[in-house]
Amino acid sequence: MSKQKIAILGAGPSGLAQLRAFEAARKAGVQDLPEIVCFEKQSDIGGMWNYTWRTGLDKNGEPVHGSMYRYLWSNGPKECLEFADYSFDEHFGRAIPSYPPRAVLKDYIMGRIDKQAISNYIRFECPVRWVSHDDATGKFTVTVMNHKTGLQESDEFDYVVVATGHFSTPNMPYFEGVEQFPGRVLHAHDFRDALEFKDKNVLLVGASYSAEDIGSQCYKYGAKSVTISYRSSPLGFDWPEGMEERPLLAHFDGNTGYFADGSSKAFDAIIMCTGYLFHFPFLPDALRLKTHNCLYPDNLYKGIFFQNNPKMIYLGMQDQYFTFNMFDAQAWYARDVILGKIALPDADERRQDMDRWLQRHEQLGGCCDAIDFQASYIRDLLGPTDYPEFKVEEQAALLKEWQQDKQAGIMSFREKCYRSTVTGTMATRLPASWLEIKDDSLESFMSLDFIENKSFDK
Ligand code: FAD
Ligand code: NA7
Repeated sequence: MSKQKIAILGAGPSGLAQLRAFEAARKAGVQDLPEIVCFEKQSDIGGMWNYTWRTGLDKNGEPVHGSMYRYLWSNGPKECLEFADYSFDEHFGRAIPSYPPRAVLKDYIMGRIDKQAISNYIRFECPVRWVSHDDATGKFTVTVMNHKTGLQESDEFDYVVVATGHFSTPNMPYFEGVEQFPGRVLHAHDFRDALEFKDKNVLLVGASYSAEDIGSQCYKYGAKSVTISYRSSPLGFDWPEGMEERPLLAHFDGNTGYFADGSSKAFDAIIMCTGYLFHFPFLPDALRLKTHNCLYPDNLYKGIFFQNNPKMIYLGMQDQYFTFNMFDAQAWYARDVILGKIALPDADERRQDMDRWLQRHEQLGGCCDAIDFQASYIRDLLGPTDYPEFKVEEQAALLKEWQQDKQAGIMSFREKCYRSTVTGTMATRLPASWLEIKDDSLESFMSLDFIENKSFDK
């Protein structure tokens, strides 16, 4: 019998988790592993964590994937995304603070994947153009554009793992009069450097993570004022002077924005922090996940296997409290299904299981409920696999503390420290406040004199 073949689409944290899961099996002596090819649009691993100065199109004319910006720091405690099989201690050899900047987390993600595995499996600058499925043979055909050769290539696979992320294609609403606005109008996806907005009056539309963080960045780097306009409910933090929230924008007249409460204000720039679309231009209807950003997208059994065709696997498609270790839990589960260690139930049973989760999802109250929901989702995945234990419920408790810390101080929560549930190591403290530390490079961060935090016992 010929070897099974698997295509992994994307080499961000989710795609890398899938590669790592198979590598772990290989190192554990599992024989007859499938052949794996990972197709990545960018020229390096790391997905969203790979900062790019580019906006619009990349050097190959492909849509730029990156939505991250300069000075971005982790927006949640690193202790809640720690890999259970590769700790922060193992990577950095010392304790570090709980909220590292982007470059530090990227270094951690990349450190887990050995260089040999990267060259063995990943084909860079190969955006996936199309995936089709032949019901007669049961095989998928994946077509990619290989920008290194300038040629399109197609190959057949038994499984396709979609790990292309869902925070890359802007959801860009229209507001009357915006076409006459005299300043910059951009989406969070194209935001790169808060210094551009120094001394400016900035309007952010949207009231979730992007608005909260880009607003804080603009304040930190000297914007004159930051106004956040919400559709459903305000973020509700105790904002510093110069930052405020207003209800939904109604329309513009010149550079003046008018809001639902009748108030108005003049602005120099507008940043739409209005979220992202699930966009899979390489998938036909029959294989395409259709959802919005939520904790339990429908039609994914275990949040992974597409109901129409469970050999179509999706990783990381949920809204995320947990990130890297949740992707691992999914990848280990998917690996064991592919290896035949876990049997998938029939379509009816899968439907019933999804319906049970969806029912619970519908009843979620506030964010504590949502955190517990995602924790039990991960717990459910961990049971049957050999992914190392990582105390999901303790991490959920840390995520709830994180929520409270943000309420207590939206500009200072990143100065808090947590204990790793993987190694027991207490995070060190930053030597200065987050607002004071302006250089976010790996070198600068790692040369800071972190303060030991033995007495600070959470
Ligand atoms: P991605 O990281 O998006 O990776 C997807 C990969 O697929 C990319 O490499 C992309 O190039 C590739 N790809 C896309 N289309 C194709 C194609 N057609 N063909 C081939 N390859 C393709 N998470 C946290 O834990 N902490 C944070 O502080 C945090 N901050 C964030 C800030 C921002 C601004 C954003 C947008 C996200 C943030 N996240 C954060 C969430 C972040 O998305 C996840 O941490 C993680 O990157 C998701 O991993 P992924 O592999 O699923 O997707
Ligand atoms: P999210 O979390 O999906 O939030 C999108 C926000 O945009 C949310 O507050 C929406 O309001 C708002 N939105 C969407 N459409 C509109 C319109 N038409 N008008 C006004 N407001 C709108 O996306 P984020 O970019 O904040 O975060 C995504 C990831 O990036 C996250 O994981 C972070 O770590 C970084 P709603 O509340 O639905 O009324």
